Amino acid sequence: MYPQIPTILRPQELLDKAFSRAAKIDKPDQEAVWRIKKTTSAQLESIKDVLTETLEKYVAAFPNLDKVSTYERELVDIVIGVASLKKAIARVAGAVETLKQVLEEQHRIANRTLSIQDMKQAKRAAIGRASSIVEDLDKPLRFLGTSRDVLRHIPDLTPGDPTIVLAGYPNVGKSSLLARLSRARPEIAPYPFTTKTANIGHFMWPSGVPAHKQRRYQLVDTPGLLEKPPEKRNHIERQAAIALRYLGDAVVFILDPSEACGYDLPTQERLLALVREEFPGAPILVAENKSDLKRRKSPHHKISCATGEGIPELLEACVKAVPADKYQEIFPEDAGRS
Ligand SMILES: Nc1nc2c(ncn2[C@@H]2O[C@H](COP(=O)(O)OP(=O)(O)OP(=O)(O)O)[C@@H](O)[C@H]2O)c(=O)[nH]1
Ligand SMILES: [Mg+2]
Repeated sequence: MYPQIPTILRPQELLDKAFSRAAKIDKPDQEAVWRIKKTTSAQLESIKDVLTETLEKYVAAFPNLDKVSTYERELVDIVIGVASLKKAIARVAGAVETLKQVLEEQHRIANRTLSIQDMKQAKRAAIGRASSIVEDLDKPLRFLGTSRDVLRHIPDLTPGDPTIVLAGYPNVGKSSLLARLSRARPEIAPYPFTTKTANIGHFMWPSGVPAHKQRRYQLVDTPGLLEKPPEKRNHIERQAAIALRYLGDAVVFILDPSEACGYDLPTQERLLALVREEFPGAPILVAENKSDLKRRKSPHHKISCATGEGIPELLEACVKAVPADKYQEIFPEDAGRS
């Protein structure tokens, strides 16, 4: 979500950027006093521009939480906290105004005087005040930086479309199943951890009826996320998993009984137990993939992404597992869209 949010610099990095750019400025003049006056003036202008423009860019890049949909707001609230995010953005916006005032004030002082000493003093004062204002932003900037990283790890799903989460060990065939079930063409390769970012695919249901009578379903594969036990996840992964739990209406857990994926079946089943704990409310469908290589007796779906065996049956089971009207109740304003 929100890929437009730029990397958030830490206070010292932001100050270094502003001061080092200013240090390169030199406005030549034959008379020393004029050279210093012009240079100081341009430097103060540059420091103000770099600091305020960078911070304004941060403020503008985050979504306006008063204007986003209920869906986005709820999602942001559970992974970051709407109140905390608003507070951090407001702190940064406030600092921009203070920086402008303080730096313009010293700029005026430097412009009014012909004393080199006073010019240097104004510059020192400007740098000192700007530094302490920006250093005070350590907490809010750190918070915005983490928020950005968390938001970027949340797949951009369409509110209102029922969502099916794909889970299972690397190489079991998540991307292959996504490609089979939808028009998405994810990267598929015979080594684990092929997919690093979320893959999203869609399918329409039921098939063979006019489009306006169909409903669009979305499938999401977030490799590397659910395969990790919760205690091994970092903060960002933890929050992304929370988002996924909130977004998922059903889970398809893929087992590979052939063990061609490189993980033995007991290991895969332990992960299944963890995923069951993680999605306590959602229906979990277990699909044993690669039935062309190996199949065993079990109550689970038998599928093969290679031959297509069992895929239509699994698709139908997914649709039946998802409570069809759930989103219409939660997001009435989105319901008319689908
Ligand atoms: N024989 C056989 N091979 C399959 C089947 N499904 C997937 N594969 C192969 O298994 C390998 C891994 O498939 P992927 O779909 O990339 O697996 P993944 O779970 O998305 O893997 P990561 O993205 O690394 O988590 C590929 O070489 C696929 O061609 C199947 O039903 N039968
Ligand atoms: Mg994959």
